[in-house]
Amino acid sequence: MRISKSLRALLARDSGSSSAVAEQNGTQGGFTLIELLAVLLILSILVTFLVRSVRSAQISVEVGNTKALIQTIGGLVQEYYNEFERFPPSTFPASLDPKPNRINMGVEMLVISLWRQGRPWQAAEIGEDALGNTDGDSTKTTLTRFSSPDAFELIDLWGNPLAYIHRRDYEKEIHYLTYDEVGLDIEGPVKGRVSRKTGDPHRKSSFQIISAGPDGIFGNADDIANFEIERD
Ligand SMILES: [Ca+2]
Ligand SMILES: [Ca+2]
Repeated sequence: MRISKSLRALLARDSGSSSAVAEQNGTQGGFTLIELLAVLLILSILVTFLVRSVRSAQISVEVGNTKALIQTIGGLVQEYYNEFERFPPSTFPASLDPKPNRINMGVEMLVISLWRQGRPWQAAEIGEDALGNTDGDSTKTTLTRFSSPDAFELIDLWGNPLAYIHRRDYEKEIHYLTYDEVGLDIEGPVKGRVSRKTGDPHRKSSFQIISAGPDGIFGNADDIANFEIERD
């Protein structure tokens, strides 16, 4: 179809006029810089919110699983008591020679007690995922049913050793090695926790099992235990 000269001139004029308006607005037919920045800001807020929500949900699952693990271990310790009429010790006996280092000693002694060689009873309900060795120590020969002589600990969902404390050791400071949220190692003493209400140790006639919680630090409000941790 042929377009007359006058119509072509009119279209060219309109087109030039639209371009001029767009250039005047600084859009070049797309978003302005301010609009783009606003979109990026909203997206970054949404991503931050999403990441925090996912992390929060993940921590809730890890806390729940650590509580379940502590409950399972507590049940095994009680079964041990029912069979041997004493709770597993949380310090190395004099007969254990040579001893591993004294870091994580309470829970290492618990592992040695629960999986001890030559005993018909063993902690079959706990998988090897719950075993770790944050301080990397070992005994001269293996004392457990495992082939490895590693002085294993029972670990929480963040890979840190659980503290196990027999009632007679509530006053003792036993050092534990943990890693905080950014992977820095922390070595510090852990004692039996005392109830603010009664002034007595929690579970004063049996034992305490404590996880340092998501922050990897013992002694604060996010710890998880076989008793109620008092929150501030
Ligand atoms: Ca160890
Ligand atoms: Ca903690």
